[in-house]
Amino acid sequence: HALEVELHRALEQDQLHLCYQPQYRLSDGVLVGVETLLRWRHPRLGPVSPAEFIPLLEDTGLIHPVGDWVLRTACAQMARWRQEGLTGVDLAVNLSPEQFRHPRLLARIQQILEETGMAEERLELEVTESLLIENPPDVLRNLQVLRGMGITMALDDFGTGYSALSYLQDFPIDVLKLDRSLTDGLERNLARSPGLIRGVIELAQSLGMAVVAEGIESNAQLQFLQSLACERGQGFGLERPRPPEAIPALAGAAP
Ligand code: G
Ligand code: G
Ligand code: MN
Ligand code: NA
Repeated sequence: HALEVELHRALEQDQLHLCYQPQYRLSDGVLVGVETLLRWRHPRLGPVSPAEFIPLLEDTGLIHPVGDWVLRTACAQMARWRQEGLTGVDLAVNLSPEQFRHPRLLARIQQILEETGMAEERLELEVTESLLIENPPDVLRNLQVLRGMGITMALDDFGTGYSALSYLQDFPIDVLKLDRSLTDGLERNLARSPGLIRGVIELAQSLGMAVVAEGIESNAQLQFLQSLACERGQGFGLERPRPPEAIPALAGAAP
């Protein structure tokens, strides 16, 4: 696989870097978090989408060293931001199912948090439904331990695939991330979108979970989500993923 060869070179030559997409509290527009997003800029091909190369990382087992690097780099970045006076911001990091299933997941995370001085209460780990579908006992146990450590667990891409509501009953999840296909349905005037989104937000709230709406691109979407008391949002209409040095200036600035 040609891209796999390129990926090995990318790791050797430090072609991977991280961007951070701001998350805002929708009631007042305050910056309350950032989602860490892995980026690969190939010298010849240009930017390669994580949707393309993350499956490759998973197939080759490289997801483990790269995933550790992502978490360590993002946690170290948080320490740097704190020194620059940025406080009150949570850090979200994506974990693929493959990473989550690693037998030493907990030890690796604990070690990285210790090394970087990252506060557990400020870390949010995003997992996807495909992880929960398999339902091995280890998944449940790991979720419980991570939560016990004070880490927030978020379910990413909620509303895609075949979301089974029973997951919400069976797994300790703190945050639902409303997939951007739902937010996008509002924009395209799909008849059932408002009802669907309202229902998911009410469901989450009645279960004591917070909702982060993804993919907010327009004012109409923002206002609708605000009217439903959706807690947090992210999207190109609020702010695009940005390099780390751009983040401190966004604190305090309402979208
Ligand atoms: O950056 P973009 O929105 O194109 O991301 C595409 C997909 O890649 C998303 O599903 C996102 O969750 C995933 N992704 C981005 N960064 C990371 C990462 O650091 N680790 C993992 N496992 N997935 C990531
Ligand atoms: O699956 P996950 O939610 O982790 O994916 C995040 C991805 O979504 C990132 O790659 C990011 O670039 C992309 N993204 C974030 N906000 C928007 C948006 O408003 N519109 C679109 N089309 N993509 C977005
Ligand atoms: Mn995500
Ligand atoms: Na998503």
